[in-house]
Amino acid sequence: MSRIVVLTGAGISAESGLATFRGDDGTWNSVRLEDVATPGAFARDPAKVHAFYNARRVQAAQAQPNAAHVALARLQAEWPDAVLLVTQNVDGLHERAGAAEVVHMHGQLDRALCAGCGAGTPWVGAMSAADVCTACGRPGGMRPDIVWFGEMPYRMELIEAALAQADLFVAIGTSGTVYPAAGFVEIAAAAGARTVELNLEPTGNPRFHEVRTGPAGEIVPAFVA
Ligand code: BV8
Repeated sequence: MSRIVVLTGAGISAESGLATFRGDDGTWNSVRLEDVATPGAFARDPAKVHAFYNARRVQAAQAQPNAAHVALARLQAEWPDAVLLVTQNVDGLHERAGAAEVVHMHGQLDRALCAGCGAGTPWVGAMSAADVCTACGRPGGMRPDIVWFGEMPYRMELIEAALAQADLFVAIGTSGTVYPAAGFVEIAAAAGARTVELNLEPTGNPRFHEVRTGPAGEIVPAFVA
């Protein structure tokens, strides 16, 4: 069972050129999450939601993993059963850096779900309401396989079980704004784990025993070395 739980957020992909959500040029400064990242938004205006995720799917495909993604992939390869790599990101950069096992608690841009039958499928390229579900044949039901606000993140039991037994919890590049991910440090600390924050700006969460600040591309390789 993993004794190290790593949680990554948008900040780990910033040096790969992908926007974070809440920084100065954060995505939620230019788009209201209520308009593109909730089931209600998709019901109201699927074309707007598809356009938002189609653009991010293109940006993610054009981005390259950075030294932080590579360092975590190497750590996982060196300790294959000891590291649970959980990401809030949907950009696929951990796998493209070579990470073997990634827990995508908020879903993935390169997957689609059928709102009709619930079937999931890998997805490349733009998605629209015209797309037909390859499993049930239903037209107009395909949605991005993304966990929106108000939806239950994926694999929470696995994550919570690992946090309850962790010796070390490391949060990288996340503002600690969104739950339940923001509460993971509390679970880990209560279970007696050492908790570390690697971030460009510290969140100030007192549950972190250690905080290292700087760009992930520098401080993550140094931390896992
Ligand atoms: C749910 C997919 C219930 C979309 C996302 C308490 C408990 C439970 C829920 C709630 C709660 N309180 C409120 C809620 C509701 C809500 C919530 O948390 N709201 C917030 C706004 C208060 N949570 C939910 O709705 C969750 N679901 O609770 O379901 C339920 C229960 C039963 C049954 C059914 C349902 C679902 C949350 C998931 C939403 N989806 N992502 C998409 O990606 O398009 S969340 C969204 O925020 C992002 O996707 C991202 O994944 C996430 C977190 O953001 P961060 O990754 O932290 O990014 P951010 O920009 O904020 O910060 C960047 C950080 O990087 C900064 O610290 C910065 O300093 C740093 N940085 C920048 N550059 C660098 C760097 N660090 C290092 N190097 C650099 N170069």
